[in-house]
Amino acid sequence: MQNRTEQILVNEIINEKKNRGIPGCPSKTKTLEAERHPKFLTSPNYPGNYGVYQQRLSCSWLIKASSEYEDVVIQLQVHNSSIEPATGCWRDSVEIVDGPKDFFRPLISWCGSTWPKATITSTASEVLVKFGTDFKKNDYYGFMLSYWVAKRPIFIANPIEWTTLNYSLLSIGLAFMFGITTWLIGLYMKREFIPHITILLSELTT
Ligand SMILES: [Ca+2]
Repeated sequence: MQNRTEQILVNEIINEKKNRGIPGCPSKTKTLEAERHPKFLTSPNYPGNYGVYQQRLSCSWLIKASSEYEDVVIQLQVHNSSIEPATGCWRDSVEIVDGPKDFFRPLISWCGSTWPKATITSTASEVLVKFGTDFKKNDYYGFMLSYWVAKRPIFIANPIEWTTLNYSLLSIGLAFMFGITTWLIGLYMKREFIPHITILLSELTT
């Protein structure tokens, strides 16, 4: 049985070994510049198995719009993917984060033999792509995706839809306003005009 110090040493060796010298798996986030034309990103050793390195992988890439582009978003398309399946993808997974750091909102994550088919769009000009595996069952070929910059979509507020309900509400509103106005005019006439008219009429008849 290992004592605590030995266990700590073993853990340190494992951590040091993690990702060391693995081509295509940057352990420190690697920045990739996105441009108008699509560029490709694959998991390490793609299309060969990512298990060839026989160790746990933790790779991350920051995809960032090239500085020449303003007011753009990043779009990604996954072309192929084969990742060890697991409930909740807790063993091996690919995750795309909607910003430059881990704590930003995840856009999507997946594992298994399926992958997102729709184009993925960020809200700003940076996304973080993370690929992580455990030690076991890494005889899968990983993923291939492409990324590029796209003009930020302009959001236009939805114009009012003139549905039957809207027309009904408008009619009720107008009828209510008409009723109130008539009532107020009536009150005004009773208090102000009617006595004057009565006096005028009595003067005329005498
Ligand atoms: Ca695995």
